[in-house]
Amino acid sequence: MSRAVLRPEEVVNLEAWPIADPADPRRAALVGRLRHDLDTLQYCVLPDFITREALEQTIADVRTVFERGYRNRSHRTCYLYKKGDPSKPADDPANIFFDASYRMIANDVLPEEIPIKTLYHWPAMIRFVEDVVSAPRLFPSDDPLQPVNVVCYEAGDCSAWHFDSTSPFTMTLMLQAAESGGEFEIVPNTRSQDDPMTAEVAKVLKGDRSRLKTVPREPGALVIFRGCNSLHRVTEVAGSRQRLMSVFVYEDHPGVIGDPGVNETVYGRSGAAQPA
Ligand SMILES: O=C(O)CCC(=O)C(=O)O
Ligand SMILES: [Fe+2]
Repeated sequence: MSRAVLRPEEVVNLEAWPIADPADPRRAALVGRLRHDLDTLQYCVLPDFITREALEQTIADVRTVFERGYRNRSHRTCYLYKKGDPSKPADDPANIFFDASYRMIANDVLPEEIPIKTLYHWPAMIRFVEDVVSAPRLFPSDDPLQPVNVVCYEAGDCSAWHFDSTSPFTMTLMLQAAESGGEFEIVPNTRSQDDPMTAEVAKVLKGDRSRLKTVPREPGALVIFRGCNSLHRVTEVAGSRQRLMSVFVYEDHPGVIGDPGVNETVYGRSGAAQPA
């Protein structure tokens, strides 16, 4: 069945999120509020960011390539290391391991006209993200696998407590929520640039929920967060409906191609897929 390719203006819910015109005072007000949230909470939420039609088309497109996703299982520390540090005590976060599992659908197997790619490449969207995260310039990634991904969690899947490694911010868009579980939990400012705050990190890993925030995620909600200094995880999914989450990777300069070793770990291959 043929269908219309949605224009960017039909992907973003511009009534709720008037981001198209940089001179629009409503846009400036939104940017101010989101920046404030990002600075204080380390995350900001933009509910109903994309239209219902864009959401439905995206989910339908994901279904067509679902089987080409890579089932990823890992056993890692919150610092994303697969090995412990024998010079540290057994209960140090560097020696506490967690399992994670999910299916990763890479950029190159998602159709070119999928609405989330239209969103990712729209210059007005890129300018908006730059303003929210206070980045001078952002550019789409040129890696075949990394730019736009969909992460699928089925019953029993989860992403364990971790810090994101290098990127100053992470941007995700909820496509479909699980029946239960699959909550996005974050502990803002668990560590800082200058202080690893190991005791604080260990407390969270051992179950302390006193500073934990559960981020509300309805389908269509965009979240931008600073995961490098704030522990976060996705709790175990239950029920038959998959949690589908898209992840967008922007770079601070043009032409960036990812590390083949990282791609091998995340996607099970280092370069582009053969045509299906
Ligand atoms: O799926 C999510 O809500 C968060 C995923 C995550 O931790 C990440 O992309 O760094
Ligand atoms: Fe993360």
